[in-house]
Amino acid sequence: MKLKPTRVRRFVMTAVIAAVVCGYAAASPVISVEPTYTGVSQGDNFTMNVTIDPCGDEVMGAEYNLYFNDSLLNVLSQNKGSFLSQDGASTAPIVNNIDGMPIKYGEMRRGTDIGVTAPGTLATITFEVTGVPGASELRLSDVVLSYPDATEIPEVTVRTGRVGTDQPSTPFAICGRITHGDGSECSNPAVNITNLNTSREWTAATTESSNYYQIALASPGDMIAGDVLRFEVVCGDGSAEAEHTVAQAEVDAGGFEYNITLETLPGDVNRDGEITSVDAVIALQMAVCGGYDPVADVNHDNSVTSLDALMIMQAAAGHITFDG
Ligand SMILES: [Ca+2]
Ligand SMILES: [Ca+2]
Repeated sequence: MKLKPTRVRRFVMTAVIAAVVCGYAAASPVISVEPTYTGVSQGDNFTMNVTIDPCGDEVMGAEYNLYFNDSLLNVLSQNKGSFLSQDGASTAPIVNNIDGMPIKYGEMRRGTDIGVTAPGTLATITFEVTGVPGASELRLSDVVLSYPDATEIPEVTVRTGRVGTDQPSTPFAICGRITHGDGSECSNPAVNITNLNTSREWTAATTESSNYYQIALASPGDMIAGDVLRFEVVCGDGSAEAEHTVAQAEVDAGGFEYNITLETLPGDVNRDGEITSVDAVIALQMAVCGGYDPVADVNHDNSVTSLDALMIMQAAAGHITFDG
């Protein structure tokens, strides 16, 4: 597949790595069902925690609804955790209702005008497995986290959990190669993969000397058919994004290969994601000293001349643009 290059520079990767821990919008709080995946059998009882990482915000109160497949699971109890009382402050319940679907929980701090900032467990839920083999999402919705002034904290990242009843967890591999549009290898790429259905993120393994990436995940723990995976690639200072929906055949096969081509911007001779006077200088060196690069041949006459260098200089100044 072809991807448009973006002009996002290396600092974006820093943000991407930070997002593995905290929310997308830099350092927004994260509410998660933990563990991500639990494999259980009919008749089992098991517990899941709803955890919050404030990621720098002060949290005064928290509420959520939780949906699950009630033909597989039954809730036995939902108990307050220590997140909002981690400093010894008392808290007041807003709601704790396990009758019906969804189950609901809410709690707020009282007798203080500061919020909590350390991660912790908001509530612990105990389920019993009543159903036949299957899978259930534990999906948080209607999440409201509030600041000490009682206003809602925006852009909270919500991470769903999953439960598999009598479902074997199988390995799931994703691998591929990252290349530039002209076919040249993009060595040591940074490849970040996000499951948009669960907001879980992973960084693929890469090596300095190769354009290959690979990652080992687990199905159904990390993904199931229908999940949408977002690939974010950074190579040098260039980057690109792509999305892929996991097919049942890929789950059955234990993974898939996914090659990504970063389309090179015409005129971006040093492939750093933008056209600058540096590119014009490199093109001029090719024109004078000999050499050919299709990316530098912006007028497509099969040679790199001083005219190409001039056009790249004009593009760098914003006077002209090149057709993709
Ligand atoms: Ca450039
Ligand atoms: Ca030319």
